[in-house]
Amino acid sequence: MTHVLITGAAGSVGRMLRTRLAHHTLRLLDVAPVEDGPEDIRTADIADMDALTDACAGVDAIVHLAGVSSEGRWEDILRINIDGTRAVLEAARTAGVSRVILASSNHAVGFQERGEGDLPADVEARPDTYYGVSKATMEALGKLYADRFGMTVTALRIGSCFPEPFNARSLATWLSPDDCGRLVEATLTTPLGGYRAVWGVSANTRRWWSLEAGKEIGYHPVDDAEVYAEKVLSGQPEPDWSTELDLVQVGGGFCRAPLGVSM
Ligand code: 15L
Repeated sequence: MTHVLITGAAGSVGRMLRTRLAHHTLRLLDVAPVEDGPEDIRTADIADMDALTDACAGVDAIVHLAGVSSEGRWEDILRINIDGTRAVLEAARTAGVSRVILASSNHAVGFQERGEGDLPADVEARPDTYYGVSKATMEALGKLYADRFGMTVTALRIGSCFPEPFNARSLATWLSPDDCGRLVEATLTTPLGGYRAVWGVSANTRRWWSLEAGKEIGYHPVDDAEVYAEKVLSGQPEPDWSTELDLVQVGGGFCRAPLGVSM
């Protein structure tokens, strides 16, 4: 059992992880109200360095989920996602927390294209939005703190983390809530140090992202979006997986969404 701080605990992924990591001692932080529970609950803005440093005291690891979770105004992305991530890493360093898990996103590499085989987790950043830029920057900050201070930083390039897949693309990109729990558990327990990026994706039959980097840290996904395929595709012709841009570019529709406009 580990003492874990989760930032952004009131968000959808935070709520999924709260129950799945309940065997750890949890401290939950968010600027929005967190449902009451037995955990140590803190209310703070993610750029509030004093509150963050205080929240880091005595914890073994931080799961940093807080942030704007889609495209938005540059000012918000800059303050909440980029300054917020730096604040979390800096607070961790100051408090001596050596393990940080960062909720990155497939949109850090959204303009990468699906090739013949599964895309490795270390592909070059090719953000598709300001949001994607913030996630690429989050990964760069993670590398900086791992290289400079010897911290263990894992960036999770999360696909589509929802209770169920809901369109053709998510049949490939789905990360089930239970696999999300398994993935974070692996990052909390792996003996491997340093920085690494890992795809946050389930064992989907139509997956186009590699599970190899995940396997190295002990992430073994169990769920497969394919069991929902009939339901998701019902009433529509099978999409063309080799030409439809949403199914070829990693970031799907984000690659064509207007910059700086909330989705
Ligand atoms: C993300 O990064 C978002 O947080 C989520 O809302 C989805 O849009 C997801 O990517 C996705 O690509 O499906």
